[in-house]
Amino acid sequence: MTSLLILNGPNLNLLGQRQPEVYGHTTLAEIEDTCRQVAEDLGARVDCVQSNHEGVLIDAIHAARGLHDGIILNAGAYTHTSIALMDAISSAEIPMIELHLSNIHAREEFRRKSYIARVAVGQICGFGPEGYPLAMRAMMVHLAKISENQHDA
Ligand code: CA2
Repeated sequence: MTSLLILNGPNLNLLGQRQPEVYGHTTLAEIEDTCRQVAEDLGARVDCVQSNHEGVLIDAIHAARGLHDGIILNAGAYTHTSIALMDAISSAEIPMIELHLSNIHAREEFRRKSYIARVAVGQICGFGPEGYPLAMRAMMVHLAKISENQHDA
């Protein structure tokens, strides 16, 4: 069974509790419940992890090797700063979709730079919590394509 890791970075544990005008009213627990429901609909497994610590996120990416087929990563502000997270993704060799609740390209200039975009299959941003199910479905399509190509080769 296809297994997905939903990995959320710093401050995303505060979703729905602070600054609802920026990040909305939905909590991370609600987003994770939706992801579990969507996984069931897709016939996939899902694990959800959130951490405020860069090293913990890196450890989770390392541990995903052999366990998960795809990663949905909202790296929060580490998106714009972390070469270490980018290196972890490329060393894990697991397809990753970069996800953001907000449209990072329509915000401050510093949010337009993403280190992890270089190693992402693609990026989904600006759709709020709906982005998670979109990313999960996009990952399933991507993984199916990879497996088709492997069978054809
Ligand atoms: O739009 C996104 O998903 C971001 O990854 C969110 C990050 C931000 O640094 C990125 O540029 C874009 C920030 C997450 C902070 O989440 C909070 C939630 C509630 C209250 C305060 C912060």
